[in-house]
Order: sequence, then structure tokens, then C-alpha cells
Amino acid sequence: MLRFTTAGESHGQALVSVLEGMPAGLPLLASHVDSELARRQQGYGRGRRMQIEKDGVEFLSGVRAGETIGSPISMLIRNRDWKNWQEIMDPAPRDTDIAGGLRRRAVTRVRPGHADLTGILKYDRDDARDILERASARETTARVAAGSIARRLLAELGISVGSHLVHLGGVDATRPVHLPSDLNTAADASPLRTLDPLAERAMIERIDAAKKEGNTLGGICEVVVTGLPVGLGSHVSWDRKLDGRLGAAMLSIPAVKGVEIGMGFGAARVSGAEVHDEIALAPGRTRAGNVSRPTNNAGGLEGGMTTGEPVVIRVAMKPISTLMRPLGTIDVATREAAAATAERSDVTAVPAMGVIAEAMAALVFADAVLEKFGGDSLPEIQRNLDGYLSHLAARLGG
Ligand code: EPS
Repeated sequence: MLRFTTAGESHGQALVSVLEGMPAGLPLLASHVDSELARRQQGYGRGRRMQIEKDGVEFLSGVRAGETIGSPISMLIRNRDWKNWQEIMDPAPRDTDIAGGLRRRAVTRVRPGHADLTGILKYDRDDARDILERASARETTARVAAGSIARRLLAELGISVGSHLVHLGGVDATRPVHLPSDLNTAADASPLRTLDPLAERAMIERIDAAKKEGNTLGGICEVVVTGLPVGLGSHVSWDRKLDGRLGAAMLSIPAVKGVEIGMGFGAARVSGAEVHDEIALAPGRTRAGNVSRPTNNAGGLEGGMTTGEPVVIRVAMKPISTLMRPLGTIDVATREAAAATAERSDVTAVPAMGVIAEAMAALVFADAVLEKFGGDSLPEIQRNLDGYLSHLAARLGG
């Protein structure tokens, strides 16, 4: 239904994002995308690169007079830092002098945990820059651009996507029993996007200490999607189950190593009576099929389909693999033991990862919405959703 692809190197001229399958008639301004790009650039613990960039989108196609027109939406986001990398990143062949200079600046002390080593072996390159430029999480800018349009579609249908940080570098945040109704406004007010001010202080201390040590930190964000109608996704085939589609989307984010839905791994440690969410009639809860649950341990998904309760996904990110106090490695040019390359990088990017996870969730849910409600224009999708909701309203004594 919905397809997107990205292109671009971290220090190349620009990033490109192409999103295909959005209906016509969706109001869309560059500022809708730019505000999400700005959210991704925030977060305590980021390096100097984020002071250089000020990400902004240029629509190249698919949008006219403030509305989508149903054609592929292509977007360009320029890298401001490119002007400092033009010679290194130049696509043209080099003369011998320049080639010699660039060889001396090649990245050959491959970083443990990064794509450097596996990438040069697989793609048969001598300079790990050919790998790291694309493996860089800079690419996620283009995902957030596509995700911000998916988010616009969902918003028109009453569905919202938010996130907050629940763990950083060994410090847990206490999760409020009731999340704020505008989750992102609350989370974005914190430099770490966490709702626990005490934990926030401890996390900032950890980040400062890690920076002094030349070390890096990982963490966990929780994505929450509300307003979903029951029955997106399907139980009938493995590749239509939303748990799997969300898992794949989240695990594709650089440095993400784990995903939990609802109670997640915790559900494996206790009995069924402590896990499954009991069902009661609740007329008027149309999107949930006129039922309610005292708990949401399922995280809003049963049988690969939305239940109508909030979808809750936790996403775990490992520490960034570029350490300023480098780990031991080999130099692939000299074949000697060496300290890994220490390029400028962030101490942590977990707050940004939450925004990226929101974008990926928005893309998965926009796809699931288009699958169920179809339609080539926004009004057609709205009519189809309204028809489904009035059918649901009449069921189970609603
Ligand atoms: C990154 C290294 C840093 C980060 C970058 C990801 O960039 P640089 O090497 O230019 O200092 O800032 O993240 C972004 C540029 C971004 O937009 O998120 C890496 O090696 O993955």
C-alpha cells in the first residue's frame, strides 16, 4: 500500500525521501515535516553535528497548493555539513594527487559495533567511509520526513503517535500510571524526552560522566499510538500481523537491538491469569468495538490486529559505537592492532531514536489504515472509516 525509500550519505550533498501511496487531498505543508525534523535533532548528549545542521524539507513532487495529489512525494533535505566534505565526498573520479591524499585519510581502523568491518568485507571496499556514510543514523532524517506525512494522515483520522524515554544508561524513569493526553508536548519539554524529572537529572549526570570518559550510552523509548480502531492488521497470514510489521520497522532503526510490545518479555515470566486483559462490555467505546479492558498488557494488539486500546511498543538502543576513547581493533590497511577510529559523534541519541521510532510506527499504521480503508483521496478514506465505525457502533449492544 504505502512504500518509501531513502537515499543519501551522511556528509553527501543531501538526503532524499520518496513516499508512494499517500491519498490525494491531504493538507500538507513543509512546516509539518520540518517540525518533526526539528524534534529529531533535539536531545541532551548529541554532538556538534546537530549544531551545524538545521534540517528543512523541499518538496520536489507529490504536493501542490498545500495538498497531496496522490503521486509519489519526493523530498530533499540538504546536508549543511556537506560544504566541509565536498572533496572527500565528490562523485567525480580523482586525479592522482588528490587520490593519494584521500587514501591517507581513509578510515581503516574499523570500529567494533559499527558496520565498518562487515561492510568493507561484503562490499569489497578499502575505505570504511564507503560504508559508514550510509550506515550513519543521519539516514533517519529521511525516514522522519516520510513518517511526518504518515502522521498527518493518521491525525486526520483521529490517530496520534507519541513517545517518551523510559531508560537511559542504567537509569530507569518512573512511568506515570496515566500518560499525559498530549504525550509529545510533555516529553518534548524535557531535554531527554522523559516524563520523570528526578530520573532526568540522574541521566544527565550519566551522560556528562560518559562524555568525560569518552564513552557512550544506550537506552529505551516507549512509543504509544492512540485512537486506533479495532481490526487493523490481520491474523490470517504471517506477513499481515501488525506485531511483526512493527517489530521489523523498529529493528531496522540503526543501533536498535530489541523491541517489546505491551508486557513484552515480562509476559513470559508470569502466568496467563496475570497477562491476559479481561473483556467487559462498554457501550460507546466504538473504536474498541464497545468493550473495555481493565489492563492493556497486550499493548493494543491481539492476533496481529489492533484491539482499539493504545498500542504500546518499547524500543531498546545499544550505545553508539563511535567511542572517543576508542576500543581495540585492527587496521585493515596495515593489518596491525590499532585503536578504532574516533570520528566526531554523539554520547547518546536515545531521545532522537524515540522520534524516529514514532515515524516508523506512523508509517506502519498509515499502511495498515490504507489496507483496511483503501481510497485514493482523503475524503474517500474518511467515508470508509466512518462506515466501519457505524458498523462497529451497532455491534455488541452498542
Ligand atoms: C553519526 C555521527 C554523527 C551524528 C550523526 C550520526 O555525525 P558526524 O559524524 O557528522 O559528527 O551527528 O547523526 C546525524 C548527522 C543525524 O542527523 O542524526 C553516525 O556515525 O552514525
